[in-house]
Amino acid sequence: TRADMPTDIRTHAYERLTAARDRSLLLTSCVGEDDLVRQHSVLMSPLVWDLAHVGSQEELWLLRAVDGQEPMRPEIDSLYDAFEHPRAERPSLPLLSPEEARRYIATVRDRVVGLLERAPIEGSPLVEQGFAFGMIAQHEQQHDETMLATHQLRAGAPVLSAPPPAPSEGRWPREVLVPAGPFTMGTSTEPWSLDNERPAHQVDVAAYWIDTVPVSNAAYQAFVEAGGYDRPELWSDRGWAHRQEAGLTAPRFWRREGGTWVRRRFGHVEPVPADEPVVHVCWYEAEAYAAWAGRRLPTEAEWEKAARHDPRTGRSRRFPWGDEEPSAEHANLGQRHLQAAPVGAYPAGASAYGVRQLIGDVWEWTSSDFRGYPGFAAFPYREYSEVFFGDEYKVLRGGSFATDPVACRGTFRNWDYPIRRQIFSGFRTARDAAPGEGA
Ligand code: AVJ
Ligand code: FE
Repeated sequence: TRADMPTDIRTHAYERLTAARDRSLLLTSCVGEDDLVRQHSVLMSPLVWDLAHVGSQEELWLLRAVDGQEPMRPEIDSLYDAFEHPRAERPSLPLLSPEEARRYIATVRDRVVGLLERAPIEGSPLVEQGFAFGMIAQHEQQHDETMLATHQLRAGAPVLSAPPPAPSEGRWPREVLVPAGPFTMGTSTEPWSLDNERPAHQVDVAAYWIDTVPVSNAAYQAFVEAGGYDRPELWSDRGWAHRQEAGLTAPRFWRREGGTWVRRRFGHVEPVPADEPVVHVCWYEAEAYAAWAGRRLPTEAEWEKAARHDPRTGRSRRFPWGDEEPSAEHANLGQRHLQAAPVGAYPAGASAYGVRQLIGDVWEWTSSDFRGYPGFAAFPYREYSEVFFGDEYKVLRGGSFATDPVACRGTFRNWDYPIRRQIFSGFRTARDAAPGEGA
């Protein structure tokens, strides 16, 4: 047994699967049939597609792969294969109706609960420590975050509500110095880590400074008002071409109203909160902001070292605060709140270096392309990660307020195209240390 996995793997898996399902049902019961089958943006699936897709993946990996059962409805398999049908074409497929989708996923789940009692939890990598069950709970929660992003794109009156998150606390330095030296990146021991987080490997990192907190709306607004969107010298060639073509002038969901910036958030229109981390910016916007600030985005290794490395022990932690699972004191995760907390919140979640809010609030763009670590092996399917490796996708780290703890840890890697901003994406900045600093 391992300290970082509860002794009762089956109970833990059952609870994580149940929490994911509760959220999927919540996100699909608060709107009418019409809003479930409609496409709210060409970037997104109809909500009813996500709903049936999570059940389809659950059937595929748990009932078929782990248990060897026959397909329940072979005729629907291809409808819910993300690679066969890009998001834009999903609304025109003969999808299951909302009611059929609910019935299908409930039937799959009933069988999975039965399987959970008797399935092996050791003997092969797929079942070791309940991996397949954990992978499926994470998969459903990833789609729940995607469904929340679909809700954000939906026009019309608000249907979701949540209390505001924790306030900021105390004071913090603008940036912290992370001295030069190696650290352990990735993991070979985290039981439910996905293939792209593996294996653990040493990375030598030069000394750098990194922001203590994510970039705030106030800071980002200063960039907008300094004409940042009209100064090509701040943007990379590709970034500028995209800014021109897409007509970017501010973060997604912001607009000027009577001399102030307001934003739309899940159907509410409100003044842009100055202290909250900026969200719904693309990688190119983050890059331009950093150039304007005389800084740069952190590399993925710099982000992870700031988050996980403990200079006293020389080891990497599971989370910035240590090895314990996230609580409400550590981070804004799990859709408990429908917005990021102000910068400087959650001091109990700070890393060994004192960096705050690395986990939760907003996904953070890094400068790195999405690639496999040295020794990467695709598992259990190439289409989870490997087919996305290369220079087309940028890595995001740390999770957002919409990310469930089961799909978030210090090693977790997300990725997207550098033009995307419908995701809950923000960033923090970094800079090289001067010669002699932290050497
Ligand atoms: C890891 C968030 C990029 O949503 O495209 C869901 C997760 N993979 N189903 C995505 C995923 C397959 C993936 N991201
Ligand atoms: Fe999926």
